[in-house]
Amino acid sequence: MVTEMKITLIKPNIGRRGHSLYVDESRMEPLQLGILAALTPSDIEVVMYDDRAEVIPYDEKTDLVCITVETFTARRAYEISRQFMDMGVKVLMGGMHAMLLPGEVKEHATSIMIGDAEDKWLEMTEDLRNGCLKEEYVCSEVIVPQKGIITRRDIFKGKNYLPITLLQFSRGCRNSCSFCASGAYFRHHHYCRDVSEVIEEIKSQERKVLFFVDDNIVGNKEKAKELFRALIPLKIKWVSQASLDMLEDKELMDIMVKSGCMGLVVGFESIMSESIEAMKKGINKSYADNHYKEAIRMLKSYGLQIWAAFTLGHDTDTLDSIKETYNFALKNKFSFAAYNILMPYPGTPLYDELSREGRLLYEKKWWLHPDYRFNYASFVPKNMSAIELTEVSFGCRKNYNSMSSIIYRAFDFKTNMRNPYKLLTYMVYNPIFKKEVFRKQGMKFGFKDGQ
Ligand code: B12
Ligand code: SF4
Repeated sequence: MVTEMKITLIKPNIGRRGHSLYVDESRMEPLQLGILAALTPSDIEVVMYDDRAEVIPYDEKTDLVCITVETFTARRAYEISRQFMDMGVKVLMGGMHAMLLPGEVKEHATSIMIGDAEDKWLEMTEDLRNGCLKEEYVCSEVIVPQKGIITRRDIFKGKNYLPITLLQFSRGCRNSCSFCASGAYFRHHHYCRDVSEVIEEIKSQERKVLFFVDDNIVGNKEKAKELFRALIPLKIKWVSQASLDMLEDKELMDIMVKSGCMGLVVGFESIMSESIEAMKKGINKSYADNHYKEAIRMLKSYGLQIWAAFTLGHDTDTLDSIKETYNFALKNKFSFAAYNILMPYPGTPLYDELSREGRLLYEKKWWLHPDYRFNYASFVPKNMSAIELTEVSFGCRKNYNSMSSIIYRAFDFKTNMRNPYKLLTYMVYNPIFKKEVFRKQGMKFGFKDGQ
């Protein structure tokens, strides 16, 4: 007799503010869950619940609950798994945090999967069918991600995600920035999908605006060119993340723009050359040496709308240098800017160094500590207090996203006002980010008090 099986996929929220349940209004599709759904044999039913938007139906019958865990959602993920496990439901956990800290995650799950699921997902579903789920699945390196797998997007329907399709061309990055969790997860490797499969995936869905959530879409310049050439006939618009060394290859930049690239997240991190050196972001060094003047001139000449990402709180940073960083971004009228506090993610060289130096706050595991709040500094900086770092970073985010700043930055005829579509993108997304600055700041991790 064949028994029907069901798998429930869950994307946890970060937490909540005050007494209200926080709903992430600008949420995007959880791509990893679409991939897990696609990997699942077709005779197994798959449902997905997104804790950022809906209440999880704990009493709904299921054979296995699968939770994706990032460091900042770990506390909430453990609350959800506890509730299921107390009812006798099996829970499998995977994702970035499960790879970086398997020992901790194991304590909160029936089973864990370490690494990219493509390698072991089928074996796991067979074990589930046969009633012999293992406690741990260790996946080997996935050299070609998503081979033969097109993300299942039907599970995203009706969940009100932003109208932009998330997908990947590549995973990982060869650079070794000391604070980067992706660097630790992928061990400084970069893996590309087959271009033909990426094109097939784009054609399998209807949207014309795409977000390649690659860590670094130009991590392999020749393969990136192959992708961009294949994108040109599709007449799509896309955004992604990329490192500044792309500017050294004019052909790459030309076809990138021709293929519909609207903008990129670029990790400037710091305007100070000595910080760039200390964080081991060698690819930025020559650009930082002349205050990114040449890099910004080139980015603007291509009309790219830049989301400039900064990390604040390096040992070389002072309150004044952070204010200078703020002024630098404003002066250059970046379409968007992220002023992230430097976060010691477990598994990174930064975490190990701060731990050795005894500078980690919140008993080292800030992501589980009941007093920790989203966007708070979790270590003792060198040239300011942790509270000062939290406040100055919040100030940067608040001011950069203020109405006067949004209006001031709009007047860049090379980027934000280059054409009506770019202006529309600018005017739609800036207010969304403005709202998020206040909604997330100081948010508690998890929904429950104490653990
Ligand atoms: C796109 C993205 C975003 C988007 C949101 C995407 C979304 N759907 O909501 C935006 C830009 C909004 C964003 C925001 C943030 N992000 Co982000 N983001 C990413 C990025 C670039 C891609 C994520 C993704 O879709 N990956 C593709 C999927 C397929 O990969 P995957 O999740 O690893 O899944 C594979 C395996 O891990 C495994 N797996 C995953 N889940 C599960 C579950 C089970 C059960 C199993 C068995 C296996 C499994 O199998 C999958 C398939 O192979 C990652 C970098 C990265 N490489 O992942 C950073 C990343 C996840 N983000 C990060 C951070 C820090 C943030 C922010 C906190 C930044 C900030 N300060 O505000 C915010 C918080 C988000 C929030 N919830 O509010 C860090 C997390 C570090 C960590 N240790 O957790 C990352 C890793 C970036 C980095 N370089 O450090 N982010
Ligand atoms: S370049 Fe970006 S993705 Fe690559 S290691 Fe540095 S921070 Fe991480």
